Amino acid sequence: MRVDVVSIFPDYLAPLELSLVGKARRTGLLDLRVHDLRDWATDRHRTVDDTPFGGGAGMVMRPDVWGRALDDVLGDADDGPVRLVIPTPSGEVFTQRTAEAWAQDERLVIACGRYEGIDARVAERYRERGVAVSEVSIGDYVLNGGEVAALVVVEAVGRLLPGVVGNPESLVEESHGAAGLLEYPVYTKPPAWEGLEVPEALLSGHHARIARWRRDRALERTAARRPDLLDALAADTLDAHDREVLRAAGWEPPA
Ligand code: JB8
Repeated sequence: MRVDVVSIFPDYLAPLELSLVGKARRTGLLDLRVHDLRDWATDRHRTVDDTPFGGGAGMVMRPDVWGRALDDVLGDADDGPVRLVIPTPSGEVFTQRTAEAWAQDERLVIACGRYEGIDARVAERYRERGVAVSEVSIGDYVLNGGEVAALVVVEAVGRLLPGVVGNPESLVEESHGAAGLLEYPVYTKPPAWEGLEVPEALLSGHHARIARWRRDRALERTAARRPDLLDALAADTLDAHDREVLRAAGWEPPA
């Protein structure tokens, strides 16, 4: 997969040299290119922003500078399909389902805004040209710009590319996986630490008992921390035992 990130702070993307994503770049699984938006500014001060029409606080990023940058980075339309990702607090929420969908794309171009955001005509113009434009938020809080969201998107999508995570089984059982539950708690050696014991079920060696223990803890955790996930679970994914564990955890099925 090829990913381009455009930002006025290209150094903010330096962590993408590290860890799994960095290795994916070095091995050629991920072609990641970071660009400085100011390379497409035309004045002596390399200006990328201006005052908002209609008034109000802050500055807005100019569409002409972004248009030149994105025309160059997107390249010819016949390069194949490409998705333009614009992080914004007013976007649709980026979830594991989004990451799974985008991991099937050939190319992502991530446009990182700053200030009060990017002139709305930029998203409009590229949609009109047939580009898949996704305005996304990584959660209900406000950042100073799109760079941290770009890091999140590249990490969440990058680890789903074939070959990036060593053991693909570790992609299956995790929180926000297909089960729709949070992950169960995990333990390693030593079996006793500071007077705290590893739960006996995990030491039993009985596969079915371990699986049941883990599902029960996943259900309890989800009821306590993310009841919204349980409300969204299809009715037929919970059996009678699951419902009893959830009832004991204080969860009420939606009406
Ligand atoms: C200016 O919170 B965010 C976010 C905030 C931003 C910009 C992009 C994303 C651009 N402020 O997801």
